[in-house]
Amino acid sequence: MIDKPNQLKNNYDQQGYFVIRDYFNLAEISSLKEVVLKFHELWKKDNETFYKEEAFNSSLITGSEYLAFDDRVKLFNFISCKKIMAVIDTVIASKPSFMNTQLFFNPVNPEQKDFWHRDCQYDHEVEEQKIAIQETQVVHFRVPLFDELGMELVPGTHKRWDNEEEFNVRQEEQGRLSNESLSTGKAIKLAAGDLLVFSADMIHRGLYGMDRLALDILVFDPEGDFADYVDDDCLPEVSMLSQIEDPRIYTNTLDLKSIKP
Ligand SMILES: O=C(O)CCC(=O)C(=O)O
Repeated sequence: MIDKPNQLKNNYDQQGYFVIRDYFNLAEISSLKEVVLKFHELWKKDNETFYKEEAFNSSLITGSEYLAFDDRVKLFNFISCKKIMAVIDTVIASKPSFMNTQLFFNPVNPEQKDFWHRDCQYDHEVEEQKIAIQETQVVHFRVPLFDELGMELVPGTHKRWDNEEEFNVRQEEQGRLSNESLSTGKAIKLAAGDLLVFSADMIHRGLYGMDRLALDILVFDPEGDFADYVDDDCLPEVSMLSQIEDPRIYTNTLDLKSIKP
């Protein structure tokens, strides 16, 4: 299904990311687009002020708020289709578990600039972030629906701490701003049909511009204690499971949540 899975795994372990170009065909992307755009239009209407003033993403795309049963099943089947499971299984060897989805778009407000961060900085103080990057991390699987400028990543930072420039920019210390350029950053342009896999805790930023609308699928290794981050509503209902061809990533999360006290 995928060429050289060991090489992809090595790239991920060493660099914190890899891209598979032209992984999805036109039919797969247009069918995904149909469901995701339905969500996006309803979400924008329902969150008008937030969308116009500050938003650059939404989440819980698989939830029950904006999509009906059949569209949710369609989306669950895309997320856990053979092509994506082959990549997920390459990166997370044992019981990969579904966490959430996010949809990234361009902010309406032109003053909003793309900013460097590690996802863990929103949950942890600096000393805890140093520990978080040594532990199991959440993996993003980004599926761009249109050609876009893509992401800028700092290779290797899923495992190593920031240098001085990276830290000051990302944390906005010493008068630096999080949208300044980093000399260690690597821009990865993406086209509809590509799949970008990257660690949530590496230093990264989305690059605003073009028609960007990218679906990020977040998956975790159950070795990390992330089950509490999962909103029940973004998981399939029990009656949907029999309609999902390979529901492992969902049942793994459901198992983790039900064994919690
Ligand atoms: O695309 C973006 O705007 C940011 C992406 C990001 O931070 C993420 O996927 O964690």
